[in-house]
Order: sequence, then structure tokens, then C-alpha cells
Amino acid sequence: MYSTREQNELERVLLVRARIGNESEDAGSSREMIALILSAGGSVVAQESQKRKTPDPGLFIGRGKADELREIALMENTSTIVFDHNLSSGQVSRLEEVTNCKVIDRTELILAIFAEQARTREAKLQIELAQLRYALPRLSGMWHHFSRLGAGIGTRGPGETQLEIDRRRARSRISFLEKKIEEVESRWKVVSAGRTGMFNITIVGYTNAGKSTLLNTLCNTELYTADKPFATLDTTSRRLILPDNSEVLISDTVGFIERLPETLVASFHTTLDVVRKADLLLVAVDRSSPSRGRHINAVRNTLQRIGVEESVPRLTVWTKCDAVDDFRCPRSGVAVSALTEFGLDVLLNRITGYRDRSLDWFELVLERYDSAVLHWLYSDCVVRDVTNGEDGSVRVLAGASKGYDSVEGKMDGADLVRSIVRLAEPPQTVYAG
Ligand SMILES: Nc1nc2c(ncn2[C@@H]2O[C@H](COP(=O)(O)OP(=O)(O)OP(=O)(O)O)[C@@H](O)[C@H]2O)c(=O)[nH]1
Ligand SMILES: [Mg+2]
Repeated sequence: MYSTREQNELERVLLVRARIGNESEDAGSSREMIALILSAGGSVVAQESQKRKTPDPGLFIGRGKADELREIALMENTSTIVFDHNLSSGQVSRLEEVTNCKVIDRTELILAIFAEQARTREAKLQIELAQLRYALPRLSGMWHHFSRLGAGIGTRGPGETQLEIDRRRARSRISFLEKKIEEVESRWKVVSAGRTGMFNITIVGYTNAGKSTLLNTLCNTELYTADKPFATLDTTSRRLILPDNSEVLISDTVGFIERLPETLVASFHTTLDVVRKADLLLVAVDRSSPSRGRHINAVRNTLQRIGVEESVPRLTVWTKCDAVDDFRCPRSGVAVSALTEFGLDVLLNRITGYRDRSLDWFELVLERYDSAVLHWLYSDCVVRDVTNGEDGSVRVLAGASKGYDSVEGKMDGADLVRSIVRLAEPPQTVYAG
């Protein structure tokens, strides 16, 4: 319903960016906008920028510049102007009046791409909610020309304006969507309750960093990947087998971008839950992108905005290393290439190290082999080592994922148990984090 491609025919686009204060010209930012516009179904035929101390309250840019945009749009045969800024509804309608073009701001553009990319029911619900929440306060700007008192028998109540009806419809659709999303959320809660005890890893990062490709390579899956922004809008979780044959859960989710619209952060609350609840965040950074410094900052800010605790461990994963000439391993994090599988063994070892530190380690000696106890240990703990003694005893080195108490409780009174000792540290292995 809000598809930019269908509704606005975003074909020839004039891109506008103001540099506010001492902001400098930024080629990376402009490249990103061109990619976003392309994703929304448009192509940039001209770019304009203006340096300003502060944005103009009425037009964001200066009046002279706005007049100039009208001339450029005529010359370039475009009727669409995209601003790399968030504009107020008043600024949009005044700019549209002056330039005689359709004006789209950054949030609207990103929302349009999300709408275009949404495949699953959940993503579609969340994006529609984000769009309506964005449009609601703007309806006055959008519809003030059209509001007619008391007109339209049957479709609207007496004395109501079109604006009031649109607002009422939008509000009731918003509460319908909120209810539907809540239903999805409670279903997810049931699913994730079954996973308690599993170590949860979530891959986060700037959009197009190679997150889904990394998960595909690690788990041998076929998630959708593409060289465009916001190819993934849903969360997918898969089991990942670590080098010690234990399992963890790894999730891929929606990518971040600089100035991610607030309405999306709010509506994608359920999707982003997987980020807040992770035991380890793999922060994917495209090592081949010249804008990687900016991307790292944007991801850090977004994690803070969505309420991820600082205490959640984060491991930087430098992706696409095969695409870098003269590659040298960065000092921190792990350098990988999902394409050539370079560095994946190191990454898996580092993940195992983090997971090991989340467990309560213990050494258990049983009088003799007991399949029921061993079965329990294998299903509820990470068993690192089992040694058979000459006297028939069995020594087990394991880590409890549900706390040491769960092990003591289980073993208490079992006459097979010769000794059980809690270890202060995870065992030293090649998996050190
Ligand atoms: N050369 C190279 N390209 C890669 C590698 N990993 C991913 N890519 C490419 O990077 C592009 C983006 O990959 P995705 O896995 O879709 O990226 P993403 O982070 O999931 O992106 P969004 O879901 O859109 O946020 C695709 O064209 C991939 O083929 C890699 O290791 N090397
Ligand atoms: Mg993806």
C-alpha cells in the first residue's frame, strides 16, 4: 500500500543534502543514499548540497536553493526530490509547493524500502505499523487541502472532516496491528522459552555487512542475501555446531543504518528482541567498505538506542576480507571471509571460548558408567571430556548451562557419585576467547 515503486514512480530523482554546521562533504554518505534510492526503485540523476549554519525552520534549506531545485528538476526532467534528512510535515509541504515536485525525506525513503523488502507476515505487519505511526501526525500536512466539513454522506459522520476520518482509520488500524504483533510476540516467547539454557548468539551490524551470508556459511543454510540495503527484515535462528560438538543458537536479523528511523525501532521491537537477549553479539563489519568507521559508530549507537546492555559481550567480526587488497588482520576481533571460509575456524574457537565462560564448570567422578547420568549430562550440560578409570570409575569434565545448583540438585544423594568439584574457571583449551 505504501510501495514507493508503485505509488511515486521513483525513477529520476534529485538528491539533496544540507551540510549543517561544520559537517564536511561525505562521499560515503552520498553513495549510501544512491544505493537506498536504487533499492526503492529510483535512480539519482542530479545531486545538490547546501552548507548552512542551521536548518531553515520553514524549508530546511534556503529559499534561493529551493527555487534552484525547481529549475534543476525541470532541466533534469524529474518530479521527485529526496532529502537525506528528516523533515517536518510543514517543511515537506512547503518544499513541494516551491519546487513543484514530490518531496520525500530520509525516513519515508527507508520505510518504502522496508515495505518493498518485507516478505513474511510479521515483517509486513511491523512495517505497516511503522508507516502508519509515521504518517499519523503528518496527516494534517498531507490532507489540509482536502478536508471538507460535513461532506460525503455515508462514508463519514456529520461534521467530520476527511482528516478526522483518516486519522480515525489510521488509529484503529494501528491498534489492530499492535494487537497482531503482540500475538506474534507471545508465540515467540513460547518458542524461546523452549530454548532456555542454550547459548544465544546474534549477528548484528550495518546493513549489507554480510551477516546473512556469514550465517549461511556457518550453518549451511540458504537465507536470502543480496547486495542491497535491508535484504533481511526478519530474525532467523539456527543451531550452530561448535568444534567440541556442542550446540549453540545463532540468529541473523535486520541490519542497522545511520539515523535508523525511530518509528522502525519502535515497530521492530519484537524482531530486535533477539539482539537484547543475546549472550554474545557478533558485530559484523564489512572490512572492504571505506565507510567502516562510520558503520561501527552507527551500530554502536543503534545498540544503545534499542536498549542493549553494555555488559553483553561483543566480538567484532571483520567480514569480506577476501575483497580487501593488501589485507592485514586487524588487531582486535576476528577477520573472516564467508566466501573463501577464511578465518571461520578462528571465529568458531572464539565463540566457544565465550560460551565456555558462560557455563559453570565442574568435574564429576562416578563409581561406574551410568547411561542415565551420562544422558542427563549430555542433554543439560556441555560435556568436554569423559575418561574411564582403571577401577571402572568415570571422570566427566562438563559445564552446566543452567547453573551449578542444577547439577548439585541432580547428583545429590546419587550413590554413584564419588566426587563432584566445582571449577573456578573454564578448562584451558584451544577455544580460549
Ligand atoms: N566478497 C565477499 N562478499 C560477501 C561476503 N559475504 C557477503 N558478501 C556479499 O555482500 C552482500 C551482502 O551480503 P548479505 O549477507 O546479504 O548482507 P547482510 O548484512 O545480511 O545485509 P542486510 O540483510 O541487507 O542488512 C552480498 O552481495 C554478499 O554476496 C564475503 O565474505 N566476501
Ligand atoms: Mg541479511
